[in-house]
Amino acid sequence: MKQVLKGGTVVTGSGSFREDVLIHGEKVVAVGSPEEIERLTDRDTGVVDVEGCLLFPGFIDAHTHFDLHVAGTVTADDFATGTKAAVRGGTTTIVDFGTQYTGESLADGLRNWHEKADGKCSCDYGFHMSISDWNPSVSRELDDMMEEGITSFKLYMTYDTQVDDKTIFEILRRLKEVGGITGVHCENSGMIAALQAEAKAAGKMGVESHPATRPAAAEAEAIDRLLRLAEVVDIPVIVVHLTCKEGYDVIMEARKRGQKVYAETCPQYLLMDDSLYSLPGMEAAKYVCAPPLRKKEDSQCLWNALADGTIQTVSTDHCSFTTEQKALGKDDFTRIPGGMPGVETRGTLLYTYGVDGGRITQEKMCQLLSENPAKLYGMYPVKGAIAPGSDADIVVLRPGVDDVVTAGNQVQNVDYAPFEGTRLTARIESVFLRGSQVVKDHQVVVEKAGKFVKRGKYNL
Ligand code: DUC
Ligand code: ZN
Repeated sequence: MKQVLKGGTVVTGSGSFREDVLIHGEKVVAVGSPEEIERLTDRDTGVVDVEGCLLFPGFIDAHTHFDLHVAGTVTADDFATGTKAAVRGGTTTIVDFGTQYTGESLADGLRNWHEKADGKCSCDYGFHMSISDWNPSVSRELDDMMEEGITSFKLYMTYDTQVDDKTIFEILRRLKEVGGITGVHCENSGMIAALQAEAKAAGKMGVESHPATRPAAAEAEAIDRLLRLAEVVDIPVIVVHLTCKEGYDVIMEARKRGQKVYAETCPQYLLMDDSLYSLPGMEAAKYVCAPPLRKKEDSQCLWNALADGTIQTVSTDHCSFTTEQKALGKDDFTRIPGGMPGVETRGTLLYTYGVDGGRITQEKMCQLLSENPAKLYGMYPVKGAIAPGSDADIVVLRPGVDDVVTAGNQVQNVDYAPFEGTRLTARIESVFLRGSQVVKDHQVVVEKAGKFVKRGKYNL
């Protein structure tokens, strides 16, 4: 069946155009003036009025953790609730972190993640694989992963999934051979462990010890070490959830040396700061994530970097826990499950505080949320574009509204909203997932229509 999205403005990374979009089945077949599109339609073509709205290519969130076992519990959102929240917020593709647990092969980890996700997703989905148990047989599996469409990986420099420098080096060497890329969680685990032990010995068991024991220097040092390893191997890497100016400066230094480094940040690092850790009781625990929230100056640095293109993507690091789960750490800050929800509000927050706030253009927003992640994670131009031949993944965003974030009006499976009370000037009115209208009037009307995306090699 053919349908036309009529009367909207199509946003691309290089310009915005008052054009209509013709969809046939799952694909965009034409984008053009009303007259051009009219000529391609017939009396059976459906018409969707999107007058006054911006049409973005479906947003991609390349950093989610659904159905993940962490800190003795499991994330509040699984693939069913997480992807429903995602699509309501305009995200038509997520890339989640499949995880190899100790003793497992990558194939085991991948099978496990397919079992968690398949048949449950309301948006399209792919997986990175987190590598935590490296050995010659896992090394050989990287070829199979690439074949399976798992072309990006994740390494942790902290947590119990961490890998040491020699392992990082060996993995980078192999990724260079197979054409894969890795995102890395950069924090110096030794420094954090020592600071945590000191805080505990001093009886400082409250949430305020969380940021104090994970300083920006721990992040910057780990980024520097990673980039030196990548320099010798001569391979691009991705610094995920960059939070601070110190880390940013390290990335810029590496680029000056001629290295290719990609960087991602998240709305919480742009819009929140570490004063939230002084909130009373377990209220502060809602904002515990790693790396932690930083200073206002750090957020300013990140906004500038989005505007000038030195940070390429904004993802969420959606890793949600209820307030009851957060209370697991009421007597010991190291036991607070780290992470917060974000997948439902990323697009409207970035529009309100980025585009409407005068910090980035809507074209830049399109690059950060759609084009760049599609290219970096091997999905472009099937995803990340509204162009003939691309998947008809389209976000219909209405600007100029007066809305507010509230937990009572969210579908993610959490009893609080980190951005509770935050004003929004945009609403995700409709979402098309491969041509099917899955969100109407800001409500999810079709669930579980998501498919696994077999991704190609990075190309940004
Ligand atoms: N940081 C978090 O806060 N939670 C999950 C993983 C991560 O990197
Ligand atoms: Zn993460």
